[in-house]
Formats: sequence, structure tokens, C-alpha cells
Amino acid sequence: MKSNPSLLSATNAKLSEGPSIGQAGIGGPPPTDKLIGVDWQDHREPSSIVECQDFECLCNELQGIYRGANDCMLSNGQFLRKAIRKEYRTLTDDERTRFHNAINRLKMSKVYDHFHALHYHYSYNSGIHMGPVFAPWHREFIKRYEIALREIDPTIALPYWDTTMDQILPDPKDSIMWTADFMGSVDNNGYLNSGPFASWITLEVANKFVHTDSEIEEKKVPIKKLGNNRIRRNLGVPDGNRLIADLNITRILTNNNIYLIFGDEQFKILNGSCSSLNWLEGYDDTFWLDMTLESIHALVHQYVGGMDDNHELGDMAEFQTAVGDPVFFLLHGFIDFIFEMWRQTHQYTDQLYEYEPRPRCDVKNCGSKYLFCDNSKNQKHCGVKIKIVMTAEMNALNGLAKEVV
Ligand SMILES: [Cu+2]
Repeated sequence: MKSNPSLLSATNAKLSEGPSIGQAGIGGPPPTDKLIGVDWQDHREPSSIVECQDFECLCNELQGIYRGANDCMLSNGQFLRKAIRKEYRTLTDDERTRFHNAINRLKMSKVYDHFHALHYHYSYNSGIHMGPVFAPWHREFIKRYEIALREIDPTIALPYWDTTMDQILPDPKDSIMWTADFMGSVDNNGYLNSGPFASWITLEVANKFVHTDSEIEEKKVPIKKLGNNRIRRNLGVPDGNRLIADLNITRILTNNNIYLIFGDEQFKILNGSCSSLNWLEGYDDTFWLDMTLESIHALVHQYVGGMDDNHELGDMAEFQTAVGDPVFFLLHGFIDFIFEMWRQTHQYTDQLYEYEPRPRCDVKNCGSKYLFCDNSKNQKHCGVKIKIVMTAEMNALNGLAKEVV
């Protein structure tokens, strides 16, 4: 099986490469951990609005007037709408400009770098990659990013990048995606030289972690040069890197193997023991990872980040640097969309099971002879009957009663 020496196969045959850097989490700032090698001072936490779980919360945090489901008037008289996530290239010019402007404001406020640092912090050994939490964790992550952008401009929704439209081109590098009006073009060394983010300085990420047999040690392996760095992309380099194609999506959506969404099949592929996937007809082993939701997403990380002749990686090709390139969020918008298409067609509770309501007092005896309705407090509440323990005294009395009879 072909291996690829970057984003995901950097962990080739090893479950983890980084130190155990805590439990999977998404709230709060990453701890100041020198080992991580990021200048943690250089980012700022977003406001609590990003934690909103519903429309009312979003409306209130934006100081709007909430008048019921999906009805929220903002202080400028405009209505807040649910975010409709469109394909990036279908945005109107005005929508795209607003989107780019908001990202730039997020970057200037250093909140963008918080998102980068957060993802960096949880990259390894937290379950957010190469495991079942990949899809839900990144769902919450990009939801927070979208809200942070909407706090700047409430008309914004996070677009997604349908890479299949680029993949069908004779050379996807020629896509309009990589022009100044969109994500920007790069110079001969892969550094961004046009577009809305050409002047960005990415977070410094000094070291990567190497997992040896005996212990986890920090090796001074710069995954990118220290100092002021612009975003770097080695598009389609080396040859063979490619984007997600329709076939990849169809496989995931039409296959009932849950592991394609929530599994660790990727490890098995990386470890060369992908026999459990051999049954998938049409499996194309020309490409090292094109099976699971997480592995197809890695294809795009690889395609954009790539690796040059000197084995230097672009930002998107490593967990630690990937968020430094805003393309990250367009890709994850698409991955989340595929996850959502899968979820909507695999609704367990529609077909496999559902729940009866919790026991309640308006049903006689709370619905069971083992339950009772407790009227003693202000609020009626179902309770469960207690067990009766026979004491020695009670047993003796019982025996006496039998003798009398
Ligand atoms: Cu990630």
C-alpha cells in the first residue's frame, strides 16, 4: 500500500506521534505548555458567543430581539438568519468579499490564531483525529468559527469547498480557487503571493513530536521554519495527490459500514492491515487513503499542503499547521456536509428504535406496579417503590403467627 509521509501517514504504523496533551476538549484556552512550541500569548480567546447551541442564544448574544423560532431582529433593524452554507464558488462577489473581510478581522484580532492554537493543542492523543470523535469534534469546531465570523458580520455563513468540481479538471491546480479573488495564488516556493490572506503571518510552530518505542520525546524537528511565515501550499505536489472525487463520497454515503464514519479504519490502512476493507468493490489502492470520512479529508489536506522536493510541507499537510491556512475551514465545511448527508440518511431513531416518554404522574401508577406518584411535594414526581427488608424480629413474629394458626 502506498504510503504518504505527511499529514496522516506522519503517524505511519504508530498510533500517536505527539505527547499526551490532555483530554479531547474544545472550550477554553489551550494551556501554556512549553512543549507544544506555539507562542500561546499570541492569540486571543473568542467571546462566549461561539458556545451558543441555538438560535435564541445567538440572537441574545448579538443583542438582538428574539421573538420566537428563527425570528430575531438585530439592533440595525436587520433580521438574523440561520446560516445557509453555500459552495464557496457560488457566493456572490459581495458575499465572498464579506467572508474574506471577516476572516481578516478575525486574524487581526488574534482570535483566528486561537482557533489554530486550539486545534494544534488537541491534534494528537485526544481522539479528534484518527478516531470516532473526528466528525463531531470538527463539527463543533467549525460551528464556533462560523459564529466568530457572524459576530463580525451576521450575514455570513461558512461556505464549503466541493472539491469534486476541481478534481474533474485536467489539472485541479488551474482552478479559480487559487487566484487572487479566491484563496490566492502562490509563488514558485509555494508561498502565498496574492489574494485576501497574502499578508498573513502564521503562528510559529516550532517542533513536532516523535513517538519512539520507549517514550515520547520532543525532537527539534521544525515542521516549518521559525520566524515570520506566510501561508504555504504545494498544490498537487508530489504527483498522485488528489482531491475528493464523487466516488469517495458515494462510497461513504451508500455503505453501511459505520466504521467509515466513526471508525479507526484509517489506522488499519496506515498499518498495512486494511483487510477489513478489501470487500469494498472498486477499491483503488493507487491512492493511499480514500475510504473513510477522515481519510478522504486527509486527501485534500495532502493535496493543498503537499510536500516539495526538499520534503518541506505546506501548512495544510500537518495537523499542527493546517488551521493556519483558511482553506482548512472550507474543506471542513465540505466534510461536515458529507457527514450531515450520511446522518440524515442513517437516522437510527426513525427505523431501529425510539424512546417511550419518561414515567409521569398523569399515567396511572406512573405506568408500572413498581412505581408510584409522589404527591407530597409541590411538584408531582414518579418514584420507584422501596424494597422491604425482613428483620429477625419480623421473621420471629411471622413464625409465631403460623404457630397460633
Ligand atoms: Cu483536525
